[in-house]
Amino acid sequence: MRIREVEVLVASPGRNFVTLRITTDDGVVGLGDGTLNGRELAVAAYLSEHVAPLLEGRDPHAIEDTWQLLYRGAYWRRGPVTMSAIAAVDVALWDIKAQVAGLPLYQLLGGASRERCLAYGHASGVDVAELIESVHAHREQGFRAIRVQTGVPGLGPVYGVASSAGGGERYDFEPARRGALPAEERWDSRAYLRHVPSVMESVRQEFGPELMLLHDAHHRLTPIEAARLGKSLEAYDLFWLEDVTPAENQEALRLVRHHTTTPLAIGEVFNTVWDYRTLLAEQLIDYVRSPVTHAGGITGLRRILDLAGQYQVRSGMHGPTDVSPVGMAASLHLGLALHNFGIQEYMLHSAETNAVFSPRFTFDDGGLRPSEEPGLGVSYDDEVAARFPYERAYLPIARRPDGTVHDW
Ligand code: GCO
Ligand code: MG
Repeated sequence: MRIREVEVLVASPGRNFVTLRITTDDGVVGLGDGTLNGRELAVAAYLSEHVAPLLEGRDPHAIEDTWQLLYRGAYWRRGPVTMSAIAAVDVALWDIKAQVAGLPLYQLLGGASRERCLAYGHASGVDVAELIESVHAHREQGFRAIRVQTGVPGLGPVYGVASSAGGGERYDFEPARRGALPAEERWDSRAYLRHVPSVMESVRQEFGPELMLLHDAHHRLTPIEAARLGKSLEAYDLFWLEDVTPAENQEALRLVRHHTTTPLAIGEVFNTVWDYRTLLAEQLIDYVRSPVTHAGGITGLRRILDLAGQYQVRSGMHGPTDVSPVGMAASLHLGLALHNFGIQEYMLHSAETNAVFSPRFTFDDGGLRPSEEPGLGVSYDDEVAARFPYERAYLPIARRPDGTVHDW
């Protein structure tokens, strides 16, 4: 069996997605996700210009060798563009292998370790009243774990917060803005740090102790601010506090960890095991945020999570709507099989996105389960995709009150 064709598909059904389609000479079709929000065409060009010529004619079953060829053989290693491109290839090859085997992909990864993957949804509101309404809506949908974000008094729009009540889990509240330059938001860490504990207090009062609560600080704090936030939220028993610092300085987490027992999740912007080495070996975090799509695929992420498991660190795979249904399905197959699975982020994709990909994973009793059909259980409809051409889009930028650009 040989790879006959490698196609890079870019479409924007609600937001931009980069999909890799590999077809074998026997006509088996595998899909991979290479979407990198706001930098999509960098991955698309990397794939079509530099990777596709290496794949044509290769054995699609040689997944490990192909991974090593693209990682070690490239000279330039790591980074989100390279590792998303490798992920797209890796997942497409796993999809093919599982279809040829006639098994759902998770069976090739060791089989199911649980019934379903616990999932968390995104509740938010410009103020606490709206947030509480949104948490109610998520509970009605069946979520048992919910991320809570609100506006901050004195600041304008805040990233990750829906602009109106009743937005529920809608996919468009962490948008990359389309057809324009990046929006600029104001950010003031002091105002934020004063506000967040009162938000958690209100949510716990309304919903009691059982609900699993998560919160994302979006890489915006210094280590000492992060330590203070973690400490000030201890009474509210968070499932996790996410991305408290930019964290490429892994050693900075020592200070945070020293001061708080609030569980920490980090890594949605990380791509390889090297980005986690100190964080894992010193047990400075509790959850690894990398998804399959940005960390070199199933093969790449499994290397990270196997190491994490030795330190009782669990998975918390990134699952916003900028991970396509293909990437989400791949994360679910891996998540179902992994021993050290923790939780899966789940923002629902738009109807337009689902019309292109027809994802067959299911959400039930607060958890997700991949499809039982052979392969990944996702497909790609070219005709529907053609109705949604690519549009350049940017994530917003944050500035401090004096105008200085802030950490993202
Ligand atoms: C999350 C995230 C995302 C990112 C987005 C950037 O925890 O889901 O922080 O919403 O901001 O994926 O592309
Ligand atoms: Mg996040």
